Amino acid sequence: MIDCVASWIRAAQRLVLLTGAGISAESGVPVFRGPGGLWRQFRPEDLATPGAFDERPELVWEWYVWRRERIAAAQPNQGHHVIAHWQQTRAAALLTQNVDGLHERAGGGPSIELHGNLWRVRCAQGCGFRAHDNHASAPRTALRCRCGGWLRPDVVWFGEPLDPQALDGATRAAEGADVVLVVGTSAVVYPVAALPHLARRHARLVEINIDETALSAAADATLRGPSGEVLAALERAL
Ligand code: BJW
Ligand code: ZN
Repeated sequence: MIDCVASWIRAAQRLVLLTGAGISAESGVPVFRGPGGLWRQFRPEDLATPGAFDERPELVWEWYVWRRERIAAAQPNQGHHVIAHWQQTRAAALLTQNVDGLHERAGGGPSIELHGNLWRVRCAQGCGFRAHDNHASAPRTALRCRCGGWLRPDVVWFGEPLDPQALDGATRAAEGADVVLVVGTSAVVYPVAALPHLARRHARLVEINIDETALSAAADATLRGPSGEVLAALERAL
């Protein structure tokens, strides 16, 4: 199967990768669902909704600071590096749901971050302030915007719309693709979960995941295994 998928990648004119939390698992960053997932330990509605932030901004920030510290200590793995290499050498387009910034650290260049980035903050009051913030442990006093409102992580929580430009760009990439590799996502969170189905009519759809997912039945090929290992094996087979 690896050789077959490698031949599709070799022939691809427009290669698209869609990644989820599983791509960062081998870097030691916890996924959301399944064994060891964040949602086994925390309730999404307590931490990843605008209502939760309105009610308990300090608790939500504590969770993000904890995650920032883990991510800051992590390194991109071979999966991130293979994708970065394909961005550079095969003009692959990268769409990611991840907010950890590990793809960027692997050096592939621009990607579409559909759920934002936890290394950016923005004003929760809506004054428009937005900034990069690389400090793993942000001091509490730094969490206020200059307008007096709270600063929040610049990520997309449940019930919030995705950035329309990001979603348009991702939709166009999916519609124009001839090969789409969907890597390390449970494919249950919409609207991103719909993107592979947009590509399915005209593109080869390949899933790389350690487990079966909501997308598996629709995929033309499924490569079961840790994404770092599978992507490295694909690169060797090219
Ligand atoms: C490996 C591996 C290894 C492990 N190698 N693989 C009912 C029906 C349909 C939709 C809805 C509904 N009720 C509500 C909705 C909408 C909702 C939604 O989809 N909910 C579903 C869960 C039911 N969606 C939204 O709310 C979105 N917004 C929206 O719809 O807006 C509409 C709107 C329009 C106009 C005005 C207002 C609103 C927003 C969704 C935001 C998601 N946010 C989060 C948090 C981001 C910030 C943060 O990180 O803190 O995004 S939730 C979380 O899930 C995160 C992820 O990006 C996202 C997807 O998770 P992902 O990446 O797939 O991870 P996992 O853990 O689920 O899966 C990991 C996979 O890796 C597994 O398959 C493993 O097997 C695999 N794996 N190790 C390879 N080594
Ligand atoms: Zn503000």
